[in-house]
Amino acid sequence: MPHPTFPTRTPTRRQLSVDDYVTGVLAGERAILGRAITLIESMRPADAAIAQHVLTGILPATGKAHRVGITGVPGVGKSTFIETMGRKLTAQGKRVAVLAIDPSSAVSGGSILGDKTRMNELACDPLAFVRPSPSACTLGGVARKTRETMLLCEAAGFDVVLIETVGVGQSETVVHDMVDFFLVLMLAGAGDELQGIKRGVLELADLIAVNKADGDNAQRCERSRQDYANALHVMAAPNGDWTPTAITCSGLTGLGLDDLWASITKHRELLTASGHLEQLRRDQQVHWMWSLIEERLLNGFREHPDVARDFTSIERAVREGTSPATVGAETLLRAFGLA
Ligand SMILES: Nc1nc2c(ncn2[C@@H]2O[C@H](COP(=O)(O)OP(=O)(O)O)[C@@H](O)[C@H]2O)c(=O)[nH]1
Ligand SMILES: [Mg+2]
Repeated sequence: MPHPTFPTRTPTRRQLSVDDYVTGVLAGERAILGRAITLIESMRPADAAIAQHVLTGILPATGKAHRVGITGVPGVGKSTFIETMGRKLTAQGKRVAVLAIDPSSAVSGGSILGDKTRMNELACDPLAFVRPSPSACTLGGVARKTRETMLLCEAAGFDVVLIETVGVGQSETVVHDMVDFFLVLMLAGAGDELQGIKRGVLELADLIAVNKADGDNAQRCERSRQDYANALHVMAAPNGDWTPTAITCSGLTGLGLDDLWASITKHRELLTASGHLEQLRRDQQVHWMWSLIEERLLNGFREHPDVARDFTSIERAVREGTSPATVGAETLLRAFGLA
């Protein structure tokens, strides 16, 4: 017994073929789904080649899930909300996959779900699948892997995919670009709610939910809700089918969550009927193609021997002000072969 304490993690795990992955994922086998996600997250070039084949194999079975993005500052209650909402959905017999992106966790290298005991019940629910996204890569890489993970979950038969992301950097834009519905959780503040938030978030939101509207906080949340509703009225991008609104809820008590899900369902019905959901997803495909190209080009650029040789010194010169950014860019692009 070489590894008595880890009997299920023997190093001689059978290698799976592309067919094994595709068949297993399509059959909804969790162990295979988990391994397929690990394959997709792998940085090894050999794995990337297999992953491409697996993705191509499962692609016809994708597109059926309801894709919902959930964002908000750390501590707003996203994980708690998802746990309660996820349990409500599985109680209705829906199969729910939860993916979590946290670019900030790249710093600590820690897992988002590991630090707190959130989603414990959901993670044990046979109808649910909870998976943190890989943290230690670029945002572009995180987005690509999250998108591909979402597709794998869809192919495995999940009806709802919830994607949790913190409102850090561009991760919310990235998630917005891969979902059908974008939910923004907010906290009630002391009248200064609107100052701290990025205007962009209001433009992305399909719904703003002022969370933690329980106990003494309920009234403050209602006042915040009115502020957000007014702000949305002024700022939100008009959309023929859907007018973003603001509500209050409590992920902890479940208050407002049934209405909130009813809104999400209504949104889907409206956009399906008008054909805009189809259009949105087609646009997202094109957008995705371009982000794949950008990522590959940028990697190719950085790995080009002449660029790799010079970019540290050129970057330093630009940072220290001894060379203008325009000249630095020009020099590196020329080294790459773009005159
Ligand atoms: N009162 C109240 N507390 C909440 C609610 N949701 C989350 N919390 C608490 O807020 C803290 C952060 O919650 P968490 O779900 O980890 O937030 P996240 O960082 O956005 O994922 C925890 O201490 C939760 O117990 C809620 O609806 N009401
Ligand atoms: Mg969380």
